[in-house]
Amino acid sequence: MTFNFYIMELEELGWSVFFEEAFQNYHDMGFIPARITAQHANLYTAMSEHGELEGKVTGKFRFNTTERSDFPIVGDWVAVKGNGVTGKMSIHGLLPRRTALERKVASNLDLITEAQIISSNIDIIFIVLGLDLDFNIRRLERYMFAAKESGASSIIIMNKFDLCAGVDDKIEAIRKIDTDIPIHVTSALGKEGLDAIQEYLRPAITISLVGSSGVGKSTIINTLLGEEKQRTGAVREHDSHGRHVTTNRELMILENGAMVIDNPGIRELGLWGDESTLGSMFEDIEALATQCKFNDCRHRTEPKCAIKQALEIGDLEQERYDDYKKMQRELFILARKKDQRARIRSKEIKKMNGNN
Ligand SMILES: Nc1nc2c(ncn2[C@@H]2O[C@H](COP(=O)(O)OP(=O)(O)OP(=O)(O)O)[C@@H](O)[C@H]2O)c(=O)[nH]1
Ligand SMILES: [Mg+2]
Ligand SMILES: [Zn+2]
Repeated sequence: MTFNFYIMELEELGWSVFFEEAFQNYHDMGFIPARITAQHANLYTAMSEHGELEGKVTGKFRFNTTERSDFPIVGDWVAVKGNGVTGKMSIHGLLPRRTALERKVASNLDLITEAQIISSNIDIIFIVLGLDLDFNIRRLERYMFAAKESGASSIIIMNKFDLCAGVDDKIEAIRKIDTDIPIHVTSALGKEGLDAIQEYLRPAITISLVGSSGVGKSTIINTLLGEEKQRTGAVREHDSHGRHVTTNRELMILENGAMVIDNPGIRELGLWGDESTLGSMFEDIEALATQCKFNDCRHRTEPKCAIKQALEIGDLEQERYDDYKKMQRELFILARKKDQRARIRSKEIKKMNGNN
C-alpha cells in the first residue's frame, strides 16, 4: 500500500512500445521504470507506478558511466528499485532516449567537448522569443538547428507582443529559414494568444520550453498551469552573473495530462549534431552549390560560381550565407574533436586491456 493520492499509469507519463522493448531486460531482473521529473545536484525525483520516488544512481552506474550525457536528466526513463511506502529509489539504468535536445558544452578551456542534454523524450519544443529584446535571427537559427537534431517537432512563440509594435518583418525573416514551422504571437502576461498554444497540450505529450533568459518561459507555464508555480522575474541588466530566474529544470504535469519542462535560459547554444541537419535548413544554399561549375567549388575565386552570383544579384543574403559558413565550420570542428576524443578513448581502452 502506498500513501500517494494518485498513482499514474505509465502511459500517462509518455511510456510507449519504444521504452517497453528497451526495458525488457530490466523487467526480467525485477526493476521498475520511472520518469525523471527533477534533479538537484545528484538527487533525482521521478514518477513511477509507485508514485513519486526520490534517489540517486547506484555506485555501479556511476562507475560504468564516463560520458556526462549518459547520466539521467529530466525527461529520461530510468530502471529503478523503488519503494512506494518510503518513496525512495535507486537508479540502476538509463533507457535509450526517443528524442533529445542537445547542445555542445565546452569545459576546461574547450579541452573537453561534450554534449549536454537539455531535455529528453520530448514531443514538442517551444522555442520562445521575447519581442522586447533585440530580435536575433542568427540565435534563433541555432535553436532551430538543435530542435531539428532532437527528433522532436517544434514551434516558435513570439512572446511579449504587448511590448512590440510589429512582427510581420520578423515572421518574414523566420520564414526564410523555415517555411513550415508554426509561429505563434503571444502576450503571456496579458494572457493573449495562448489558446493556440493550449492546442499543443495533449495528454501524455511532453513539451520543453527553451529560449534566452527573460523571454517569459516560466510566465507562459504559469499561465498554462493556471497558477504562479514557477518563479518569474524582471529582466535585469545584461550582466553575465545571476541573471537567470529559473535555475533548475523540472517536468510538471498539467491538469489535462500534458507534461511541460521549464528550462533555465540558455546564454549560448553551442551546436551539437551533424552537417546533414544544416543542409536541411539551408536547402537553397546547398541547391545553389550544385550549380557551381566545379564540383569542389569553395565559392571564393572560382569562375562560374553560383553562390557568388546569387550573392551579387541579391538572391542570397550575405548575412545568411556567412551564418551558414560559420555553422558549417563549427560543426566541422566539432566532428574533428569528437574523432579525437574517440581515438583517445580507444587508446585508453587498449591500454587497460593490455595491462590486464
Ligand atoms: N510585458 C510582458 N512581460 C512579460 C510577458 N511574459 C513575461 N513577462 C515578464 O518578463 C519577465 C521574465 O519572465 P520569466 O517568465 O521569468 O522569463 P524566463 O524565460 O522564465 O526567464 P529565465 O527563467 O531566466 O530563463 C517577468 O518579469 C515577466 O513578468 C509578456 O507577455 N509581456
Ligand atoms: Mg524561467
Ligand atoms: Zn561556388
